[in-house]
Amino acid sequence: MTLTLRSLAFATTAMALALPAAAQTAWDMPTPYGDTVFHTQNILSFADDVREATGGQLDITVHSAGSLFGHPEIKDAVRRGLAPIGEILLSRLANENPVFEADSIPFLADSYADAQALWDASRPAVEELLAEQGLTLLYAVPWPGQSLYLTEEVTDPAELQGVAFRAYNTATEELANILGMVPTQVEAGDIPTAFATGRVSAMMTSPSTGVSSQAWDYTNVYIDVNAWLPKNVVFVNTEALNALPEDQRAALLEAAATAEARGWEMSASETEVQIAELENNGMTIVQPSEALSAALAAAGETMTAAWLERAGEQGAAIVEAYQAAQ
Ligand code: PCA
Repeated sequence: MTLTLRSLAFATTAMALALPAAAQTAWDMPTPYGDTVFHTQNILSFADDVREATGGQLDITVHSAGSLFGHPEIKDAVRRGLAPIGEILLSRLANENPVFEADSIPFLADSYADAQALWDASRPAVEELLAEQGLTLLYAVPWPGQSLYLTEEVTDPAELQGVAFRAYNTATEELANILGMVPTQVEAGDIPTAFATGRVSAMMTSPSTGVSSQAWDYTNVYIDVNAWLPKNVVFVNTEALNALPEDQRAALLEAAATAEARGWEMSASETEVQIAELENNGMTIVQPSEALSAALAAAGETMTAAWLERAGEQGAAIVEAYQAAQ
């Protein structure tokens, strides 16, 4: 008995010596998109960077593809503290405030330089709106430019009339309506099923999502319209952030800045690669006809005007700052 107690005491002392002083924090991180998507890859690297910088004390487990919370639930889950950190498509918050959907207006910002200028102009407002909900913005990364996926090439925009269109936010719904298409909201992970069951037969998304959802299985033509670069944002529950020891908080913020820069580079450098992948898998890559370009440009102007009206002074200030930076 005495011996056992003594060895137990010894074991306990040895364990205490082996354990670092600070308690470990384990965070679950819900994200909407699959593991092969560059945004998720970037988040996995972000989690690795945080683990490394904190000596394993802040351990983020990524739950991708909506496996912990569905895309529509992620923001509220983090706001309510059910998960401390998460990722969403920023423009999914358009119903809360038009500021969130500035990046989804066709042709307002359709290059990486413009997308960066628009983000610089809108970031303070986005940060403030999230802060009001107890959320701290960590970083944002754009998807590559959004282009059209169709079963057959369309040169006359009238041919789009009545086409069942896969939408992913209110801006894509609005665009479909302006072009006479019939929009249905479908999560990225549900795209193959929505096409296979005939719920939709066209979409506008990045070459990245075209590849991750194997668009060649149900569409044949990619029309390279490259109309806007919508962003994903990563944010954290502010109380959870403030509860971290100072050094862990600093490590998290530094890893976020690194992830933002890395994500923009990943996005830009995979655009051409993923278009080539669509082509290698049998899709025809075409440029839009003049008539289609004109119809899309007109839709962009209509949507810009409607957005400016909805977004009021705050929207005008964002566009002014954006244009001044161009
Ligand atoms: N992929 C996401 C959002 C934008 C994009 O390129 C999607 O299609 O749902």
